[in-house]
Amino acid sequence: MSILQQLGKDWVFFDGGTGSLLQKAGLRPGEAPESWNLTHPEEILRLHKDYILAGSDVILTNTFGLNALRFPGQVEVICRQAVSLAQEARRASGRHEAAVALDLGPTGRLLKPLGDLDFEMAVRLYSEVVSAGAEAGADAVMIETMGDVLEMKAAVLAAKESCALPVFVTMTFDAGGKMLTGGTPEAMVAMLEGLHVNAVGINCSLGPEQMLPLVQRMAKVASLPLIVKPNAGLPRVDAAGQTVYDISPEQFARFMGEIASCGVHALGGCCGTTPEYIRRMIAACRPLPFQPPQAKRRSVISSASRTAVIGERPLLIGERINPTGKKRFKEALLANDMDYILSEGLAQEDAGADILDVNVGLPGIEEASVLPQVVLQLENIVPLPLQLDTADSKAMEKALRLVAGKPLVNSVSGKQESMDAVFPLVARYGGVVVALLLDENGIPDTAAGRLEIAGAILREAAKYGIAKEDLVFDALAMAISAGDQSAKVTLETLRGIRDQLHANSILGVSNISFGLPNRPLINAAFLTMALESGLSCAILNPLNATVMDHWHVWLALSGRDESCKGLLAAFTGREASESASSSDALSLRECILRGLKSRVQEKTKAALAQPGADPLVLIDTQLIPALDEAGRAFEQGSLFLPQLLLCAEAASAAFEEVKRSLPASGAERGSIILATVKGDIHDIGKNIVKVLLENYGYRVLDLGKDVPPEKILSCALQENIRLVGLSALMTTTVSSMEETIHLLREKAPGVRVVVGGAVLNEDYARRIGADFYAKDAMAAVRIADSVFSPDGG
Ligand code: B1M
Repeated sequence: MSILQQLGKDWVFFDGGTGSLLQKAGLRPGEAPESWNLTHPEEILRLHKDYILAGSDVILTNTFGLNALRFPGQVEVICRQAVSLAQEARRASGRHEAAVALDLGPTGRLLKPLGDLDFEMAVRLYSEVVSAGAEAGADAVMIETMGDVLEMKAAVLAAKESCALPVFVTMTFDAGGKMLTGGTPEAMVAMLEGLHVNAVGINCSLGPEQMLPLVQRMAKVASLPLIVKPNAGLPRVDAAGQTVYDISPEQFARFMGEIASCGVHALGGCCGTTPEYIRRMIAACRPLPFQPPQAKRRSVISSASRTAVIGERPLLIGERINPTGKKRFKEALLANDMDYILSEGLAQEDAGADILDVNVGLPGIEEASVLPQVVLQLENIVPLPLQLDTADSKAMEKALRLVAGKPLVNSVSGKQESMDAVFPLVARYGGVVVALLLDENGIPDTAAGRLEIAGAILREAAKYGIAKEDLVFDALAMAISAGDQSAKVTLETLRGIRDQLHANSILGVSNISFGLPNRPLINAAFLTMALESGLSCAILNPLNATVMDHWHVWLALSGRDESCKGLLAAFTGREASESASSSDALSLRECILRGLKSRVQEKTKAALAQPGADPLVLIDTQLIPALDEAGRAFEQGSLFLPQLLLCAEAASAAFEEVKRSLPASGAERGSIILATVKGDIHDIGKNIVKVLLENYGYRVLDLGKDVPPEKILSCALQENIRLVGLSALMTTTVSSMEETIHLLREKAPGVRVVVGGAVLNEDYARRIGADFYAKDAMAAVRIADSVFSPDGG
């Protein structure tokens, strides 16, 4: 049995860290480790050999950061050399059974809509490396240190589409169990198992001790083998300014023993670990009893940050992102009014939806381009798993590729043509598919007929490796106005799905009342009957009070609502949720917090148009508090980078409106440079300072954000500048500010420097050598006034 076949059957050990070892061997700061495959092959060879001799069964090629963005035109040659060095090390060490895994890390760029890298472009970047690595003879692909769910998915698709090698994926979480863009261990396992990778796990960022609870969470839900590769503890900077890690090889081995005993199948190390750590880890863990992975057989769907397990309790699917019968939604779709669509998502979340249906089918709309766009935007703002609802298989495939989770796929039917189109997509990308109980002969009018179709669908799905857990049967609710037995047949079918097939069911509840008066009441009564007949997922309007009342009451009466908490929260929170049901009812602050950019623009305009409105008061009382709140939530881990970015964009849109509302000043009173310092991309505060300075008659040379000291100096010299304004928002970038001030002092001694940013204060500003500290934009104006006053400040 090869090492890779052994994975999940017996212990497999990976290698450890690379970066710190190469630094010791002379890798300079800023130098790319991957270039050493060509320039220092003997060092790379030695590193691999040391790990194999320490007992590693799998060694990773030195290709972590290799891609065409960083190494244009060189990917193939570096990759070939990297694989060949690992193979040579294996030969030389005599451990012929050891495997060489092609290592893939993050691209270094954020994917759209957070960043500028297109999803399919990311797939192409990874594919190039995978093709070269597979051709060179790698035995597996290892995707690791993934912090962004979408980027990870791009890498997995690339690996699966460019080679037939086993694919392993390990992700990086913070101590609270969140990836950089909000992914959680449970949600990631759901998505990756849907994508049929061969093993999942965690690496980097944390030491084994901090990783343990996250490993336990993953082990609880994963059916695949688990790989765990922690750092050598947590990093700190030593007296010599070097990053060091805080646990010894002995401590590492002890903690890894604990990790090994909680359902893990492969172990290795990440940053700070060395062959010695790996040697001791293997000695401690190999003798431990091995528990093979257990199939969990869960019917689960996910977004990046949440999972919804079908069958554990009834789930509510919000139906409002669907143009059918909704004039306002149709208009929004045709006008590409994304904020309206997003606010429908938020309102349904507030009202208690577990899943959001997303349907954008409308004449005049090209679903294949609009559905993926809506999915991308929606999942940035609403944390719920999605139901992709389209009959267009091209649109379905595009959305399935980039949805950041394992979605509900709506739908397949018993028609052969439908199964031929949909099952291959579900098999490739993962998902729980909604199976409509109809076929070429239409909808049977008996429950037995519908259940027969369910059986046929199950058999066909099995041919694609799609298990019963990944199907949810739609018993089909037909209008009782057109057939007086139709509700009865649907309810019988639901019971059959539960009692005979032991499977999960779904229903578009509202169809039942079509053509009748008082639809909400009919829907609500039918919902109660359907739930009683075993309905697992109800597609309905969560903003309808009558329907929701019945939903909550049924949950409470059926013993699914501990101490009636849900019922009480729903009934007493009704007012709040009704007022939140429309983005028009949200305050400016709330719209910023939810990242609703065009609503923010409208509300800012309206606020500024009020008699006596003061733009500066608006900044201080609405915009800055909203950003502060976002910052706090970010720090506490309840808001993630994608949402923080959306808040920032929404706030910037408000500041643009404020800027437009301020009267321009005529005379020019002096030129000032403004810049956010190197390493810092926060520019909202700096932009406010700019608006105000311009408003007070100064010419501002805005050098932007992440500006190197040299650029600021050369502009100051060229433009003969008297005042430079620097902004920094992070503790880590105050040193860049200090560096810039020193350079200006040295090379442009006549220049005065004012600094600002939430991380500074008067005392700190003085310590880093600034002339002035401005606590806000108005203070910056007063300082400029003093510097440019006839007596020169
Ligand atoms: Co981030 N961020 N962020 N962020 N972000 C902070 C600063 C943070 C405090 C949040 C937190 O964790 N609580 C934290 C820093 C922690 C620290 O250093 N101790 C943080 C972090 C960690 C990060 C990242 C590292 C997150 C990550 O990737 N893991 C990353 C950093 C990237 C980088 O810079 N290399 C990051 C990214 C981002 C976004 C891109 C998402 C976005 C910035 C978008 C943009 O600016 N275009 C963002 C945002 C929005 C924030 C918070 C929430 C808000 C900042 C802001 O705009 N405030 C912030 C938390 C917070 O401050 N509450 C946070 C409103 C603005 C008007 O205030 O800039 O202070 P401020 O400006 C004021 C005054 O300070 C003064 O006047 C302005 C008006 O009154 N002022 C000057 C500012 N500059 C001046 C210059 C002057 C005079 C006055 O003279 C020249």
